[in-house]
Amino acid sequence: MALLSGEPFYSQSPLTHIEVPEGTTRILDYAFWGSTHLESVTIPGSVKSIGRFAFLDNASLHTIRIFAQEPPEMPNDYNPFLGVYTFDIDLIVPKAAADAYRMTMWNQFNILEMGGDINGDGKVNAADLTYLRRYLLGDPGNQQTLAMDVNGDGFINAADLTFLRRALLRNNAYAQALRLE
Ligand SMILES: [Ca+2]
Ligand SMILES: [Ca+2]
Repeated sequence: MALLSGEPFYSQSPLTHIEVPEGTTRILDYAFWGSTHLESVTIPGSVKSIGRFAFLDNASLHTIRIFAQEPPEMPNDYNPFLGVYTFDIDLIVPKAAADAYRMTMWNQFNILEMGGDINGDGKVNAADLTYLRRYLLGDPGNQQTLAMDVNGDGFINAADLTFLRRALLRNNAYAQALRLE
């Protein structure tokens, strides 16, 4: 990973997953150009804009997890996702921000919401963690709910438990995603 103008630059990276560091404010022009192996990318809440042709020809990309409450701006011309089948890509966004994403150019993606309120009481807290843990341990009293897919990847498993635990520990990115701060 090279640095350009203080922001990370991943062009032609051989990695399949990239986690853009918290604090990054802009995905640079051509940032991921030629990263043909890239399958998933995580974008932190600090990102405000996506550069020109940033994801040009990222044909393997299938999941973008984004923690920004405000949908990052995209240029109208110089489509950042040129050559990418965006309707096939899961865009996992904070639950509270999902409608905002649907009203922008991000609506060209398959938008999924991060979950969290597993027992449906309107709050995300330790009770939800307990409920999810029991469900994963096979407790028949704890029924499956959609919100158990805390990280919004389509599966309910230990990764969701980890995600929720980190959010409750006020790990910024995770807590923001579930609107706990
Ligand atoms: Ca709850
Ligand atoms: Ca999940």
